Amino acid sequence: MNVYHLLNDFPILQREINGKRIVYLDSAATSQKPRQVIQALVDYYEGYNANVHRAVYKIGEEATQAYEGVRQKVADFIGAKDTGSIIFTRNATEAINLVAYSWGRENVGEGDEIVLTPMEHHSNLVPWQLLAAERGATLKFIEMNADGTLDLGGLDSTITERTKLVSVTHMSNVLGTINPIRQIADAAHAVGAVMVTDAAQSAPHLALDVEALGADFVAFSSHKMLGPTGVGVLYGRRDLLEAMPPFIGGGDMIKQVWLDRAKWNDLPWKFEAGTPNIADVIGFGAALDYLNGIGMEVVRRHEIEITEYALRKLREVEGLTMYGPANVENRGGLVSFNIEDVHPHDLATLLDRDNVCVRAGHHCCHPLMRMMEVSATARASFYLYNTPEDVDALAESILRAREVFARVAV
Ligand code: C6P
Repeated sequence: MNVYHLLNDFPILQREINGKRIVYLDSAATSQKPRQVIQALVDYYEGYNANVHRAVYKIGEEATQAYEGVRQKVADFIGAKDTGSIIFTRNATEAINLVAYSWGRENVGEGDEIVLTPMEHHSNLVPWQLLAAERGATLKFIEMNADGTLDLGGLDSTITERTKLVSVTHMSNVLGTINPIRQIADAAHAVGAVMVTDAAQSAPHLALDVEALGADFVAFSSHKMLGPTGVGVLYGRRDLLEAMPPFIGGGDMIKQVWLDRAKWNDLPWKFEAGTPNIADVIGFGAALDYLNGIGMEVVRRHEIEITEYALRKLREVEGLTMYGPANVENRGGLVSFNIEDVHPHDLATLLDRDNVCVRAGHHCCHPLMRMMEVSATARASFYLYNTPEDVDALAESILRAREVFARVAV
């Protein structure tokens, strides 16, 4: 992969603000989009815009074929054998909520336990809090080590006969930690619990294989993996999805309707009520083609190199604290950090003067921030289009920002 060649595919990365290029280091929030994805949206709207699953005319058939074709691409991308297991949602958040509402309200009751970790994004915490409060269930948390990895030593006492569901992020959006989902899934299955994994941060960066992962449900978002916003995926084991009631009622999710009742559609449409986000699903298909064209192993290798380089450069900055595992093989392409006496929001604002885009804040992980004893962090996150020069620009901009703060402090 020639990253400098590939940059030409990303129109936004050609843009300059105040005569300087944009150094985009916030792909964990949302990735940039290649022109192939943007073109797929234009092609749909200009060429075959029609509703899906309804029309018998040509452009309606074309739209349905393109939309359903992406379902097959998603299944292939994550190693799912059955397109009935691939449900399109609005985002990863909605995918997790679908499980919490539809599976959770059928299967979790008084005294049952739901096991999570303290590093979960609010999207993989709040839905379970709502479920637990409604059903009288309890939330339990796998312990963490000081380096930001999970402490699996006590797994047998955390996951017990009372556990109904375990839900763990595959990759932390703050620490970058890659969690051993298979090992946790095996522990969950040993007590008859269901395993959910939040792959919002891993699906864009790792070659996913849902069978090898061992998770029963997997959730992720298109917009973090070169695709448009407004599309998420829930992968679910067919037998579990078959047994679940629908999440939202309406058109397309039914087979037959009477005045007082309805019969549900087959999978996956049972969980896709109303007109779906046709254009953006088609755009997502173009994103998957783009990633496949490069190869996920290549994407991962590039990110390991960039992350290694970033860790090395940032270690040289005096007063800078980095969070997360030291070993790059165990972490994704992001680095969270703080600089002594500087609020990350102030830092991010100064970096913006150099068009260096990083995220600052709690990253939707309040409990983790509390555990790390910080109110916020700055975070630089990388993707296939980032270069060593981007890391250099980040390091130089941080040094300039430090000088500004040193002057203010005097
Ligand atoms: N994290 C970040 O900047 P949605 O918003 O549904 O596409 O993704 C939610 C989500 C779920 N799990 C993890 C681990 C995530 O990182 C995210 C989104 C973004 O870190 C926005 S807060």
